[in-house]
Amino acid sequence: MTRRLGSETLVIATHNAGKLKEIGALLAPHGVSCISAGSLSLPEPPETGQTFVENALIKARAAAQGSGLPALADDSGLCVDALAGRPGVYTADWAERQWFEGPPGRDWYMAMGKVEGMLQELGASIDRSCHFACVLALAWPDGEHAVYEGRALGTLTWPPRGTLGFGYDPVFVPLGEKRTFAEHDPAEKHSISHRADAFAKLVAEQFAG
Ligand code: ITT
Repeated sequence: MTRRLGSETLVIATHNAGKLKEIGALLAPHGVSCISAGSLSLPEPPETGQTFVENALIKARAAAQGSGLPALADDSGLCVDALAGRPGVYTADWAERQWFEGPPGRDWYMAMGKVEGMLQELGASIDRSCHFACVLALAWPDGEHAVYEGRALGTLTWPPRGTLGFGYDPVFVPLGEKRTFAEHDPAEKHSISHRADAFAKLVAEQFAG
């Protein structure tokens, strides 16, 4: 049987403000007391895994061991069918500026443009299907862990639209929708996103009954 969270504070092992906000909103109804890895000054471990599961576990385990508390990490990304699933686990890396592109940091407009440029090189009629993937990993300080995977299917649009959300939200149009994720208010995105899908599985196992 999977271990369940007790009454201890849960460390949210992300340094991404957009994710932190979404995870906080998704956990709020369950009365869990949370603290962020950033506010505990926990270092960011190198994400050396080849899969979302490996990277989510690296982050959750590092935070659980560094804090002595259970920790929840999210590894997520955009997988484009016509690009053989790229950028995938490298989604955040594609936004990192190179020395000649400006000050160090992430530039999401540039990252969305890279994906779009690669698609356009494949021709105007290329399949624009993609999905967002999210793996949530829970880890306890003694090494026990659980993982939950979620997906949101959609297509890529260009140019980017909307100002809500974060990351690649302005180019992602969820299946059956005309608006991008960045044109959905947070509560709406939380009902259909890859993170919400993974969260529903976590909630069913950790908080139900
Ligand atoms: P942490 O590792 O500290 O959690 P990160 O931003 O480095 O933060 P990832 O390595 O998981 O996180 O990178 C995933 C990237 O995928 C993330 O930076 C986002 O830009 C993008 N992404 C994930 N979920 C997204 C969402 O709901 N909407 C838009 N972009 C998303």
